[in-house]
Amino acid sequence: MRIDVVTLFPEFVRQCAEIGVVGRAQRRGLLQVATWNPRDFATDAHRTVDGRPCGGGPGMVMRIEPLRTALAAMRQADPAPAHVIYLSPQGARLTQGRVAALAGMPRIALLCGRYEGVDERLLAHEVDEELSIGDYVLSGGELAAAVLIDAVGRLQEGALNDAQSATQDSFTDGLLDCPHYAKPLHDPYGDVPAVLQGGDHAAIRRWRLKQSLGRTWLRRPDLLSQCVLDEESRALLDEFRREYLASRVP
Ligand code: 4HQ
Repeated sequence: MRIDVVTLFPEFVRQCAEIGVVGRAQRRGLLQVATWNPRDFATDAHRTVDGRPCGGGPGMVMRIEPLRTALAAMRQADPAPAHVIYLSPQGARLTQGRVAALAGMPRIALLCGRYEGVDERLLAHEVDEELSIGDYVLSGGELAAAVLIDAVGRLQEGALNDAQSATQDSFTDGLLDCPHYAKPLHDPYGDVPAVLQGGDHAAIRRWRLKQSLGRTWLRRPDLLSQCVLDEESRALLDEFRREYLASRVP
């Protein structure tokens, strides 16, 4: 897939997308990231991209014209239609479900705001969807764009090794991940759970599912209430609950 990013900090966004699994996806030709700097499209002598907010108030607002021209250049570079996303705290929360849907699109474009944000008229005319990576305030949309590129890039077919298969990720089934261990089996910090030391793969699968269910129950009950649990999962969660509550009796 192709991801175009409109940003005042193109080197930062490109560097974020060059490391690890996502960098490898780019080198494998599974993902193309292109950047467009609105400053390159400003026409005045000072290459101005921002203006004072109409009606007064603090800070600056990104002006329409450099963004409109940058987006036009982006569209001209490739005629394939792009799904345009504006990153902001006013957007719908980015979830793994939304990430998976975006990962299946042939082309998305990410608009990164700085200052107080972007002129609302540009957003109304150019943006298809507004997304937030969480309820906190960043100094610009670049980190949010980098988060989205990372989450979407790693889902490109062939980006992950077999061992990293995305089908076992947290949230893919609506549950948190189970605990993970590596050698040594025995350490001053504790032992690897006995079931993981043996080769009973059915028992290991059940243990991991039980831990996922239990951790989701303890840490993210909001997620668990969205899940439909089959009979096995309900039984494993009951078991976890009983053991957990018994272990807490004084
Ligand atoms: N910002 N999720 C304000 C964010 C943000 C977020 C990006 C700060 C846009 C104008 N973006 N600018 N949270 O805090 O996506």
